[in-house]
Amino acid sequence: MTREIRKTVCPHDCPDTCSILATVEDGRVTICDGDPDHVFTQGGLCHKVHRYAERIYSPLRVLHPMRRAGGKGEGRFVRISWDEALGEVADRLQAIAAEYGGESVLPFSYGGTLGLIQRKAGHAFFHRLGASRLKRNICDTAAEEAWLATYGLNVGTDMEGIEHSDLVILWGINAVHTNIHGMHFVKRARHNGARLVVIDPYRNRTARMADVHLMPRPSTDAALALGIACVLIQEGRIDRSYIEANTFGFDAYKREALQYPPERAGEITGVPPEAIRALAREYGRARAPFIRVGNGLQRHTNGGQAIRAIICLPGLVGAFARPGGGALWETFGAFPVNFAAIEGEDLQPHPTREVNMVQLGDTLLTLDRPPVKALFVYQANPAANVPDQSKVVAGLRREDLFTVVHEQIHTDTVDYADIVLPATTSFEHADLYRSYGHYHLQFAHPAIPPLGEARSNLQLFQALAERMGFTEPIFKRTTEELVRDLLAVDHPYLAGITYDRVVSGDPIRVNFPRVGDPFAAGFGTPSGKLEFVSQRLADRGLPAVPGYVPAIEGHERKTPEYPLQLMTPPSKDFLNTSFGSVERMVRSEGKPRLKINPADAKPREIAHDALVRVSNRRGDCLLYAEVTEDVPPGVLVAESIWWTKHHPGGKGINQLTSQRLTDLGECSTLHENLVNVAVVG
Ligand SMILES: Nc1nc2c(c(=O)[nH]1)N[C@H]1C(S)=C(S)[C@@H](COP(=O)(O)OP(=O)(O)OC[C@H]3O[C@@H](n4cnc5c(=O)[nH]c(N)nc54)[C@H](O)[C@@H]3O)O[C@H]1N2
Ligand SMILES: Nc1nc2c(c(=O)[nH]1)N[C@H]1C(S)=C(S)[C@@H](COP(=O)(O)OP(=O)(O)OC[C@H]3O[C@@H](n4cnc5c(=O)[nH]c(N)nc54)[C@H](O)[C@@H]3O)O[C@H]1N2
Ligand code: SF4
Ligand SMILES: [Mo]
Repeated sequence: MTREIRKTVCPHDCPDTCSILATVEDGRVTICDGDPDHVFTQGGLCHKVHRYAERIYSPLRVLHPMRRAGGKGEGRFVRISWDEALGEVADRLQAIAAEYGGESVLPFSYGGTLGLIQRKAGHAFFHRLGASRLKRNICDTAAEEAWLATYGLNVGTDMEGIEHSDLVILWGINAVHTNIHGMHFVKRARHNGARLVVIDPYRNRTARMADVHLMPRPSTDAALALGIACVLIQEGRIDRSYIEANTFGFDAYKREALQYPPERAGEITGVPPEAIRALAREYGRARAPFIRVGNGLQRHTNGGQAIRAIICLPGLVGAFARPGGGALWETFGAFPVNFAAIEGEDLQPHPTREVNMVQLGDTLLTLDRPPVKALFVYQANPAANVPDQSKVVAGLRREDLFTVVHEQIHTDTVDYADIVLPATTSFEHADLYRSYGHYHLQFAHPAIPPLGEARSNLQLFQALAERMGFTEPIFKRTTEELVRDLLAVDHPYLAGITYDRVVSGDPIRVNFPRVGDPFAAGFGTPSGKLEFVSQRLADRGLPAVPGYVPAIEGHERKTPEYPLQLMTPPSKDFLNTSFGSVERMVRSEGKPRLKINPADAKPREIAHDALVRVSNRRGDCLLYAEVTEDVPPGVLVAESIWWTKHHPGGKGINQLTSQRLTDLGECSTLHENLVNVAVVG
């Protein structure tokens, strides 16, 4: 028996980007451990990935190409060869593009792997075809626009340095589920005496650990942040010299904030005014307050400005200038790799139209001139993950839509494919990974050969390009050449990070301060300062100063028909839908659950574990009730994302979510849903 340890990287859409030591016995992965030499991974993995072999060798793995044999959605297929599959896909795409124009083809991909090469592998192909371009906006683009408008660079305080902070605020992030390794640093800070504040509408696992848990109503965080700012300003707990030297537009922001004294902020948010005042004082007194902003709170129609309001707070007290203090949302701005070199945008015949992935439902059902006639899905599971699911499914059922799905696993989306193509897992291909929660990048060599006939995204699109007669050199680049292209940039963060270094497979830190001001060289905004007032936003007709406006499906808009606010944040044992194929994870989660307060359950005669139907104008979904005080009255939580076929009734949680977009960044609004609920039967 051979037994080797191979170093690889977790490919999943998780800020931790762990370095993995995989045990490979006789060519098979057996167990995965965390790399003790990676300062963020610290020798541990989450329990999803610790036994990743269950996912790699899942009975639901797609191992060879297949053609649809039953009706759309039935999931019945017959095996075909790669040669037949590539021939058929190339012929159909060519015929559809010839008849309706290239834009009738829509690529649909998201975060199955965050590896830079595989993630971008289809871009050049679809550009060359003149396909519609996908706006990959489902996750975090509201926060991105807010962060860029305020700070100008997608970087923030390094969590590795927050042991120096004396006040840690986790705002709209269930880090115990979604940033497990980040919590090590939170614990270290607490060990050094820091207090932990969690701001979240429900008592999630992270909130249970907090010294203070504030529970704003969903979609009201801007009012809370402005209430805190109001107290800081009124009580003079601000750093005037920092404001003078490093910020822009204080007076206008002050005018806005003063409209939200704690009484008013309390009325909007449901947080007691004394609690707002107390947090403001604690924040103003702290030596180095740190705010970790999550992705949850942006997913509201007013979410972009809510993030803006929150991330102005460090500007008031000069938190970035104090070691361990400041704020963090994502870190990807610290990896300014040369995507342009590998995306082949110049291959487009003309600038093609863009389609927002959040609006896939309407796109498939109503977009015209040309209609979408071919959908090419890879590393994404839209049948389960995309809002307004009844429309998405109706679109996927269209007999005249040619759907290709390149997948590792037989997902809900695979059921709707005309052609299914087998994809490698990250253990079977090479890639370069950058984190969005820390400041390391890492290259992974394949740990095992591909299973069955699986091919990587890069192999697939290169083979298809050849079939279609695309002869440009970009379609022949090797992984090594592509990585070299990515790293060929002249930027201080990446100075000295060469192909020869990354190919070692060891984690490499970019040149970014671990402790100390991430914006020491200035903010990336037009003024070079932290912008309370953003002229850039104003130029686009958007509010220049962050304010509060009620959300479209916020608590102010409740009706007797739809009196409850539903949020659908991630569960502990799934990663989006990527672990729905793993028995152990499904068992550990139990059932698709709806958390409901006794005050809402009682009048509806909902008992614990009852099967309930949650519904609104968009659709309905069956779940099992969990009657609990962890959610306040008026708020429901369904931790997600279960496969639709694992819900009783076969409809998923995204039946209830909408295609509406955020105020900034055209992101999804997955946590803003007015609904009602009733016992089934
Ligand atoms: N275990 C696990 N880990 C994951 C994922 C997973 O599915 N499972 N998904 C990964 C992905 S793709 C992402 S983007 C991240 C997301 O992870 P997070 O950044 O944690 O963001 P969300 O999960 O959307 O929501 C986090 C919290 O925001 C809260 N929230 C929602 N609306 C509001 C609001 O209006 N105000 C406030 N204050 N809080 C609000 C929710 O109640 C929830 O507790 O996690 C990644 N990690
Ligand atoms: N209601 C609700 N909906 C949500 C969310 C929520 O919180 N609530 N979260 C949203 C968020 S934040 C996100 S990021 C999206 C995530 O949406 P997706 O990016 O669709 O996430 P996954 O469910 O992980 O699906 C990824 C798929 O890619 C496949 N895959 C992995 N690697 C590869 C590869 O190398 N090649 C190919 N071809 N396939 C691969 C996996 O097997 C998996 O089925 O979902 C969103 N949807
Ligand atoms: S899912 Fe996140 S925590 Fe788990 S191994 Fe991957 S990067 Fe680490
Ligand atoms: Mo995400």
